[in-house]
Amino acid sequence: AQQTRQWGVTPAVSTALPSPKELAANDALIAELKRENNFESAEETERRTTVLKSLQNVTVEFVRQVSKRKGLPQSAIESSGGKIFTYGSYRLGVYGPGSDIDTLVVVPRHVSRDDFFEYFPSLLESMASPGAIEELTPVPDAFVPIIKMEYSGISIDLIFARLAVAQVPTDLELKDKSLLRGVEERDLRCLNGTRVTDEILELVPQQKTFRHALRGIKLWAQRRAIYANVMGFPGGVAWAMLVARVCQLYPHATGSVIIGKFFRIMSKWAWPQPVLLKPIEDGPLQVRVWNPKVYNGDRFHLMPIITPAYPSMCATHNITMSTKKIIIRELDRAGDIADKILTGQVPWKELFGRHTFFTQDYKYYLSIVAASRSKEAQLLWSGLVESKVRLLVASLETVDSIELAHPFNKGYDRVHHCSNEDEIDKVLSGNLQFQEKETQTESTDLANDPRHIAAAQAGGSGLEPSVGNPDAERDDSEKHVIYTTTYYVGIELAEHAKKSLDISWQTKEFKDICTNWPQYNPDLNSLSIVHTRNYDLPDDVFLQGEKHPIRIKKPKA
Ligand code: 3AT
Ligand code: MN
Ligand code: MN
Repeated sequence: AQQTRQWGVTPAVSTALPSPKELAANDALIAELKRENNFESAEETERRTTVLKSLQNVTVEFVRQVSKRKGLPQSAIESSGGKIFTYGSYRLGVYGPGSDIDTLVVVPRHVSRDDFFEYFPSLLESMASPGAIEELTPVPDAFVPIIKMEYSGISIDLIFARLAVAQVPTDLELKDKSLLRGVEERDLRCLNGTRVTDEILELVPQQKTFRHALRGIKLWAQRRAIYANVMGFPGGVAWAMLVARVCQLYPHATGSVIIGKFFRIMSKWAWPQPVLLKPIEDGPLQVRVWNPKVYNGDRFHLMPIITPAYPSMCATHNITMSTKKIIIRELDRAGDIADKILTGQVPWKELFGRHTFFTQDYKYYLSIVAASRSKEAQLLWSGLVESKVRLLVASLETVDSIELAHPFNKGYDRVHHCSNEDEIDKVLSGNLQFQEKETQTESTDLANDPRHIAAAQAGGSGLEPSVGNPDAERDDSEKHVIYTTTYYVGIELAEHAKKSLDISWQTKEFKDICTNWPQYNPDLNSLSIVHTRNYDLPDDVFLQGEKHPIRIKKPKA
């Protein structure tokens, strides 16, 4: 029966077993991933297991205490249960040394979200070894409410969901969609991550193969800067589903073969035909399920990749014409390299080479500088601006003289010390001469910070921006500390483009969208869009040893 099982919505392309050559290529792939520090040590993984065991114990104790407080009979107190689940890269088995553990606490109906935020943190701190919990930050008002922390040095994203059941036993699974009945919308959102990752794992023929291939694809996508949901590229879940689909088409293949097929299959895919891992299911809730026949908005998805768990959604609704073009270009490029790897002409290392976004891809860039006068305000403001960059990109795409608008997948955080308003103005227009010395510019992936999800999707408050700046009084000669985050968009002009590019309408529209944010405070936040030539890009966007573009002076005629 195993031989004839169909994985996914079509028959397999090939059920061939891997050849000795393909197995050798797979060993070489894993060796290269190890050299790239993609796997963590057994010791570190053991630490994760210990932390998760502890979180499970705390969860049961937490449910017990709340049950008691609510006056439940002793038998009910003991049987209420409570269980943790994981999602994200840890659940998929593709985590590395820096990965967090995305953890979901599931409780029965008599335990509320308020109980979770009120009692869980202190209980956790009292049950963990002294000092093991650090940087605990509850963000209860986020779109996905969350407690972030470091537990024994491991980052934890802890979210919460309450089910409409009396007991959550340790053998409970979240697969059954009838469990979603009577569950609040916020809880549904929190359950979704685990339900999706669990289904993906169930829908691939061999999990080990899937993991090796996904590690390779994720590393490639990160190195090529095409990994970031907010910016209009696929995020972790979308890349996982694409790899899973290729695994279904080659059920017996090894990781190297999956990667070898991946690029061509996805570049030649009949987009906007969706990538599905199984037929889209109906369910018991009054919620929207992806369906371009019913919902007009779903018809505009350029590269739909649909989550398998009910209620199915499109994981790639942020992709624009430009980012689609960039993704396809990268798939084609990688396909050529993969062909050479699998015929023994070049090593795997070649596939994981870094992008050339700043070093050679464009002559013209837009620098979108979001700035605030306090760190807390900047965290929210930069997240809001980041979530709107793809709208600017989409609007630039419609400009006749622009061939392509390419958003870089991460923003650059910088800190500046200014002594007067004049210097501040310079900073706001992209000048780096007042940047804090001896600190490194941090390139951040704010996409994954729930505080930004809060700001972006709900327009509500994740963290309250503090008024005024505590750092400001530190030193008289440096009265103002300014925090900036800069997002870069590479611009390729059309051949017929005129010398000067007029995008004043598009940039004004973008600024209006951002400053219409309910929490926007002109005394605290600012936004400017600066035209930057390639030879004027700041040093900190380049890695050591990378060549900076230089100004080529035209000889006088
Ligand atoms: P790491 O190994 O942790 O870097 P990951 O895939 O686990 O990779 P995250 O921990 O950032 O990445 O995210 C885990 C999941 O959390 C993925 C997605 O289901 C959810 N998630 C993260 N960011 C967002 C977002 N901006 N919007 C919606 N869901 C998100
Ligand atoms: Mn994670
Ligand atoms: Mn996370």
